[in-house]
Amino acid sequence: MADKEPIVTHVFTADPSAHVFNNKLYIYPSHDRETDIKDNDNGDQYDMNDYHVFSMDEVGGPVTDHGVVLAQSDIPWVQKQLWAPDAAAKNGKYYLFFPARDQDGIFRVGVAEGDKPEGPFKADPEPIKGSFSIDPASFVDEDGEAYLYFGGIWGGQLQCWKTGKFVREDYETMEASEGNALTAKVAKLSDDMNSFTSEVKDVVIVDDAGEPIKASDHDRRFFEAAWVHKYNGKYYFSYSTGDTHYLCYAIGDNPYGPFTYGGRIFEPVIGWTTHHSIAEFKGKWYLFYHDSSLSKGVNHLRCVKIREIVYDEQGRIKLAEEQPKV
Ligand code: FUB
Repeated sequence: MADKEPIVTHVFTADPSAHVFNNKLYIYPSHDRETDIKDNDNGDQYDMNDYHVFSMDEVGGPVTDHGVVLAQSDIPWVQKQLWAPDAAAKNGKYYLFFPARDQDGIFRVGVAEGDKPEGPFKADPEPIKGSFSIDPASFVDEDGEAYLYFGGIWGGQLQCWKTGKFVREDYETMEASEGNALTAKVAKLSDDMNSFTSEVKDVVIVDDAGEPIKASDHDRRFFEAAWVHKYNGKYYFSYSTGDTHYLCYAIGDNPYGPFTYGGRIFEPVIGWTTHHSIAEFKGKWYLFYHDSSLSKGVNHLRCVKIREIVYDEQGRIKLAEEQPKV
């Protein structure tokens, strides 16, 4: 299978969240930047401080860089590390959701509002109340209800929230090796998209027998990079397995799950992280992902790429040029 070219080469981009607004494809990625910080499990080397938005009329066509749409210096609560964002549209407004460390070094999720999909966006002065950890992914259902999924372990601190309160010392455990895996989180969003209107719930992934995926099952357990899309009336929850570097998916009947493990979408890429989104554009479905090929393997200098995906008769996902992997 031939490797794909990066869609942007003049800046480093990662964690692409793709959406179609007004018949145009928009990508909301992290904006990676060079740093001397050595790689560690805390992810300190991912020291990003602003966001760009990119758009295109066709997959494979010219890509427009809309420039800086939100900068760390304009977000009062943020100390550092603007990580993987996502965007949503509701009631004629556009919303950028983003994780960052607050002044106490705790990851929270913020929201910024704009009048156009390409921004600029103005951030709320405080993070979303009740939010924590990283990698927000918004999903607006056909009935107009909106949800925010989030969470990521190790550097994303999800292991510190097992009790519902932040326990800094639990960072050191990284993740338990026994029992059920840590789960991503989901909460319903308010109509103005800037607060939670439900409690934060667990996104449980189960195996074919209906048993929650175990913490020791590193090939299938959730690590980070949640994404939800709907296909043929089913809800697809997809995610990264982190240290085993797979992109996997699970299928459910409603936005809260449980989601039954469905298989792998993507094998490990060049670079440690793997993070994606899935969207339909002009009648075809695509996987948006990143690797570190543009920087020749530097983990924190990544580039966004696109591949077409298809579904088989059972609704299983595969790359357009491959067989499904279970
Ligand atoms: O880009 C920083 C972090 O790396 C993201 O939040 C994770 O999903 C991983 O891609």
